[in-house]
Amino acid sequence: MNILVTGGAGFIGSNFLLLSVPRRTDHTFINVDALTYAANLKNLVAIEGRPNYVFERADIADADAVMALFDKYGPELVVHFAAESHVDRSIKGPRAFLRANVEGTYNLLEACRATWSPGHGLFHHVSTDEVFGSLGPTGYFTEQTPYDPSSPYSASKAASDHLVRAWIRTFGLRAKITNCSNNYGPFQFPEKLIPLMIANLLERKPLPVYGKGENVRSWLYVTDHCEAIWAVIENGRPGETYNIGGGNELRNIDVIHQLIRIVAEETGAERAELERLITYVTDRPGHDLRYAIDATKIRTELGWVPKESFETGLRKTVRWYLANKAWSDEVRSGEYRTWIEQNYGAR
Ligand code: NAD
Ligand code: TDX
Repeated sequence: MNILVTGGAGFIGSNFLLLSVPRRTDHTFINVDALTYAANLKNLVAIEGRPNYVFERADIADADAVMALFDKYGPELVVHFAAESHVDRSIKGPRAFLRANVEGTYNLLEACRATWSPGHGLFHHVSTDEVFGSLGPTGYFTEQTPYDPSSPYSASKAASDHLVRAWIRTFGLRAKITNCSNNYGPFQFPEKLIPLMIANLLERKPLPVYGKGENVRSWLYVTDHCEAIWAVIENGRPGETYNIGGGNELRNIDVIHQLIRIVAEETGAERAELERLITYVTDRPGHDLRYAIDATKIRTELGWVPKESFETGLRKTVRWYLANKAWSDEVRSGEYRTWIEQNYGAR
């Protein structure tokens, strides 16, 4: 079957394709990505040239381009990762988020509706726990928690989730939604907390902690997220939503202390010198206090459990960034953008 993966050149999409293309050779994966600042095709060199992998540069907010891809490949499964994904950017400029996350999702849903007969095809929508808003010091997000998004990013993701549900109920679309907690791991763009802190630690730059560093996030290693998505695609019930989370709830400042310890252990740097880089800065507007996922449904219905603990996943991640310093340097200097334009500018 042909599987259309949107946003496959971003962080989670790349990990999903690197995991799936070599293992699932009976399927062809079509990676549809606009190659925004967050994309990097160098993530995918290991699968480039494989007979069951194709790359197509396209903007999902362009309805004609989306329809042309459906006509060309006739996908039976769509795994939808493509989105503007960074909360801070959404505060500075919300429009791009509405375009990619809301209009882009709408165009994909319409293309599915136009090409799939009732009961056929599957649209898997990758979403976030941020749609539920902020928790106080106790409690968990379940699949029944009402939506209450805080940032333009989470509002746009909430809107896209609502569109998917509307297409399920009104048009009978076969679709599933997953809402996952914060991911970390290889190929994450160094604007997000963990890769930014690793990059700054390696360059001895200040570590900007928003507010008092007391906001809590629940962390999941990226390949555990990708395996959970496959579990839902293969065995989840159509029309349903599944929360995904690893239960690693930590205050941001504790994540940073843990990173400092691991970076010191892995590089021989002096821990106290790294600790001195911690710099408290102005808080993010509308900063959600705490996210925590109740993953009972996916665990009990589908038997999914994460493989990595936070300690093992974080150490793997630090080692990856140490071994791939050139990747980070190119991303941070913007050099990889030049490479993308030279190699894919015309596509
Ligand atoms: P990312 O920013 O690293 O990658 C997003 C990818 O989508 C990029 O390759 C980008 O070029 C592409 N893209 C953006 N707009 C596009 C458009 N209009 N047309 C085609 N491609 C476009 O994001 P990520 O962290 O990999 O997140 C992937 C998905 O998972 C998103 O939908 C996000 O909301 C969701 N999610 C992320 C996390 C997390 O912690 N990163 C957690 C839960 C859910
Ligand atoms: O420099 C920083 N300093 C800091 O204290 C950055 C970049 C972040 N933070 C804080 C803000 C958050 O409390 O760290 C926490 C994590 O921040 P981000 O990495 O920006 O992630 P978050 O806002 O929690 O959203 C992420 O998880 C859910 C992803 O970016 C989303 O795409 C996903 O949906």
